[in-house]
Amino acid sequence: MIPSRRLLSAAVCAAALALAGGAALAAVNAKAVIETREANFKSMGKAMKAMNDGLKADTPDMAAIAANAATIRGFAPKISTWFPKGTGPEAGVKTEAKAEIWTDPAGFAAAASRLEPEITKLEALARAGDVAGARAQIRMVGGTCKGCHDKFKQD
Ligand code: ASC
Repeated sequence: MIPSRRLLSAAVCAAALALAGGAALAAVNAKAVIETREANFKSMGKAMKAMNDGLKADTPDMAAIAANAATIRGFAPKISTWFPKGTGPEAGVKTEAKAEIWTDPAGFAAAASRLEPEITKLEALARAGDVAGARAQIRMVGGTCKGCHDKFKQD
């Protein structure tokens, strides 16, 4: 049986709606993923600022430094999982993530992985009360932030 023109157009319509629905769903998910990772980076930035400011004091509160380092250490190993395909500049959602994250996934994973060992060292130095050591080590931590941002984050 040859389907009527009306049936055919209804089928085409349904298919188009399903596609549009899929695209809308993908956009919603990309937005949620982007908002979550931005909130995480914001938390890390806040902890970095607290440590940078805190370590300028004559007698830094090393317990507070350690606590902020622990916050960053908790996020660090997860960073490369926050960039699923479809959450880059093509998502149509404002993001500072550069396309290079997805065109150079090995380079991105390597750059992102440099934070964890450095922040772990900073936390240990802070727990040991080593002020001079912590002041030197936070520069190493900041260097890993910058190393990743330079290549993979839009200014
Ligand atoms: C910070 C922070 C960053 C890095 C970066 C290092 O304190 O929030 O993103 O250090 O500025 O250059």
